[in-house]
Amino acid sequence: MAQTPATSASPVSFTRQADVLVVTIDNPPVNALGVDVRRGLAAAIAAAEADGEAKAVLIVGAGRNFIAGADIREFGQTPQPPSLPEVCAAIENCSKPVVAAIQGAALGGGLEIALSAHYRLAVPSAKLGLPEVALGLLPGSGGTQRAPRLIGAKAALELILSGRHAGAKEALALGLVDRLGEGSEALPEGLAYARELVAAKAPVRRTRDAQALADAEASRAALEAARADTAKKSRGLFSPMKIIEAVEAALTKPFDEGMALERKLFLQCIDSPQRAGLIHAFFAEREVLKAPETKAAKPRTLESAGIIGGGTMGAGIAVAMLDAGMPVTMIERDDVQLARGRANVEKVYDGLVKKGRMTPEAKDSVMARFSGSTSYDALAKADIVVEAVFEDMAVKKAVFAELDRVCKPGAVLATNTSYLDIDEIAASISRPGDVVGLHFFSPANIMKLLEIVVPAKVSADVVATGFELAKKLKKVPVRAGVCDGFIGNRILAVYRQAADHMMEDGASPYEIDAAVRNFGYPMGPFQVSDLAGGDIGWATRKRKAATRDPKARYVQVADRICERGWFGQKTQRGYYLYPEGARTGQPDPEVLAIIDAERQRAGITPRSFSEDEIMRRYMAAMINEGANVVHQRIALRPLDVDVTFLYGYGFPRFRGGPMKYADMVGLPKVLADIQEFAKQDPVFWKPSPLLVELVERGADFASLNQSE
Ligand code: 3H9
Repeated sequence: MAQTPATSASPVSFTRQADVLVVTIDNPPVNALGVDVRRGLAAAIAAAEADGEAKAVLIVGAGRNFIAGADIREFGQTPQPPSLPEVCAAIENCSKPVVAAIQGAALGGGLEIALSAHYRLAVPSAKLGLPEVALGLLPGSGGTQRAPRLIGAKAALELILSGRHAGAKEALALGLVDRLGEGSEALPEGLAYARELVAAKAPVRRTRDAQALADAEASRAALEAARADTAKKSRGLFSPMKIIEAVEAALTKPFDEGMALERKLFLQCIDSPQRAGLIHAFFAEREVLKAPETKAAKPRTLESAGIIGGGTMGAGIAVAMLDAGMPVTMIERDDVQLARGRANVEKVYDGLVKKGRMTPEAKDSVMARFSGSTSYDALAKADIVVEAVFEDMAVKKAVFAELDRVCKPGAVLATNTSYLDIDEIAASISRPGDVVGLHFFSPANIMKLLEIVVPAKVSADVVATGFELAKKLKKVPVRAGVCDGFIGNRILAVYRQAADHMMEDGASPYEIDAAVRNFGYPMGPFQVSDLAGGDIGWATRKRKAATRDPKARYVQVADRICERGWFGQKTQRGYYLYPEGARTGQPDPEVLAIIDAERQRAGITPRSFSEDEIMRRYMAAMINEGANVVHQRIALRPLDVDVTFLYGYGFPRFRGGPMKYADMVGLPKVLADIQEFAKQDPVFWKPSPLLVELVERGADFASLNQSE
């Protein structure tokens, strides 16, 4: 029988091979279950029922994946029939055995399709999961009802609440699949399995009737444990508790009632702003990879690396590269510093060995790829060199002069500077086209963000190599232009000032931190300052003192605190007190007295701030500077600002990032706030021209998010 598409342009086709009707979903890139796939699947099941020769049905995905889930782009639009739960019901109700043969991703709705089939086989590449929680959702096509019935409440809750993927072997052990295929292709393995089932006259076996919840006591205990754990961990998140409610229905209600409740809760999740924020984050972190240079050029070779400087940053970058399997050569100015740099690297691996997360042998094999030298000549063969020395232009230029002298033609020469002018560094050597900024965040082996800072003369393939390095190091790259602070630190400097202004005007640092935490951040700005060390910000303020606008407001509280030698956690005192090295600080009455004295000196009568006002000011400052950064092309699009803040600054993912948040609040409202605040301080609060323009046009930041 010829390949029959379900309709003329359907991504689902079916063909009968002897007595098995093979249904193939071919909807690149990941076989998402858009409306055409749903229609095609429904038509294929109807065809299977009508085909007297077909004794079984096999569902497979074309390409690398089975099905990656519902088509996320459809959420928020008018739903088109048939719904996914209807398609799943049609599969489960089919009168002939249905087999799902899985390769690659069977995620979300993809796994729910497989759970609706009567038999499941996975080949080694399979990864199965219900990751809806990461999108602010719950499995909405029977996943909360079928998975517990199939694998028990405990395993199902763990899978759904974590959103993690299980490999083929684990899926078999859990009971998610019935069989492992030995070959790599799902089609022949699935076909052989389906034929075997036909030969054995295997019955239709519906997951809705599976009995893994039979031990009611154990199921209830698992549910209560998950409820307690979720209450503790998922602060502020909407969908995890809804997941528990839905799974509870699997324990207590007949299948159809459970399905109805799942649907109701799923639609509540769909309507929540968290769904919009999390799905924006999902697409934004993929869009940032699409910079003009990654489209225009191929990356250069990236096999070996050099690092200049073995301090916290240099060592962290070295670890990130070693973890990615690269050989790393570290350069320091003398043997003592080199030994310190090596020790900084080794310390990270010793920590892992101590925690049992790495064997001593594995550590030795990683460290065998690490070498050190006090001579730049050791970098002659390196494909990429990252400089992480002291933040001083003269020092950096001296390093680059050495790199210019020793590095091979075509080597990428990167600086990890946080704020120095990379154009000036590039212009100081004979090969400016090879110079790029790679701004890592501390600790560099852990933090995901990597700003790829693009100076004027850099070659496109060098920028593309920066993105390739990020991929190798499993980091999230964001393209940034050259300016003081690039995207992240430039915006941080502004909203940090807004926090200082509020502190001087009457809000305590503790109130501000609490408001920011309640918004969803793990920490408030004053806690972050104590963690990072107050001396770092102090040095920057001193550096900028000469160029500061004399008309601009300058809050001196931080300087008063630093003058006392209170640099935060490392000195057991900063904005908070940390008795005996405690990590959680306690409010300090002496800090409040310092703030009071500063208010008096500045002639300010303190007033109270509501949590709402604190966040409106904090976010307005962040959004306004974000708009400036986009307007000046430092960030390509608003989404690049969002990803920077999600991965480098602890911005709550469920809010999507500052620019997405601004769209959700409404740009006219944000602008009105800024105009209101400007009445008291017109120097600090200047509406960004881009924000004004978007409000005038009735547009939002999302309208600027198309890929370049
Ligand atoms: C759900 O199923 C709800 C149901 O329970 C209930 C419904 C009623 N839709 O990641 P990649 C795009 S919720 C639309 O770079 P990889 C992606 O944007 C869903 N598009 O590839 C990218 O586009 P572009 C639950 C999607 O190989 C391209 O595909 N499922 C979807 O590194 C390639 O993606 C999930 O949450 C989608 N579902 O990783 C799984 N998925 O090329 C989400 C991907 O234009 N997906 N795209 O940038 C993933 O985790 C990964 O994409 C996957 C492949 C592991 C599958």
